[in-house]
Amino acid sequence: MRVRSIFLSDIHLGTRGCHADRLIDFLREYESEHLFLIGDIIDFWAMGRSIQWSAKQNTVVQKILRRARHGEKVVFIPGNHDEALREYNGTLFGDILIAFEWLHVTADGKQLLLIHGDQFDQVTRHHRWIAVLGDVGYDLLVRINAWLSWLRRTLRMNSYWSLAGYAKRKVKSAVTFIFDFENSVIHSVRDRGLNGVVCGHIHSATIKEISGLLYVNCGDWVDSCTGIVEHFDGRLELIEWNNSAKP
Ligand SMILES: [Mn+2]
Repeated sequence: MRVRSIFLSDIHLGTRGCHADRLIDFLREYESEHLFLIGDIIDFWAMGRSIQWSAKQNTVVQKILRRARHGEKVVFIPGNHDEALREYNGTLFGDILIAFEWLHVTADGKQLLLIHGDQFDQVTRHHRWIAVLGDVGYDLLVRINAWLSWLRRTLRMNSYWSLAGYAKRKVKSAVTFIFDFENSVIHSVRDRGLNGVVCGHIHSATIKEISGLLYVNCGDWVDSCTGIVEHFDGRLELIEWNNSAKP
């Protein structure tokens, strides 16, 4: 299917949890004019501990490079797990532009700020050690979850239940209860006179309105396998690519 734009975040290449195979499927299904990679695409933090780089993950990178070469406009907005790339703000790597943030105007004229979002996460901003600690725990949960989902498949349970997603939602809901990630993102967008935001970081995909502004989160490819597409009329759609029928 051809769409105007694709927005993806939190792919976490370099980790065991990254569902590169599903992402390849997704990229095969959707062709676009713009491809926005909104942070935590390559997980340099996790790779500092141990690199889990599969052939499928290479394919993801090759597919993205090929699309950029063939005229798809690819913008890479680094997140906190690939923050090393932030110092290359404005640099073209081949056909991929690195940008700290990006202003995207949809086909129907909505001005959207594209930013990873860790800047609005008071925990990762001020207490990096908590985030790193949480990250190690999260990796472990993803591994346990892989076993659980295998077990459930084996037992022919068809509903996809995700331990890591559950735990992350629990932890993050407590965190956002205090620091209010979404509202702080929206606050900044309002200050800049824009119509909305497309971000990532909290691994929780959604398209919703918050006090009259559009809040869009791409989700992730570690757990939920979600992305956002913009159709040619400017309509945004959340795609969930976690069909267990597509292994
Ligand atoms: Mn992040």
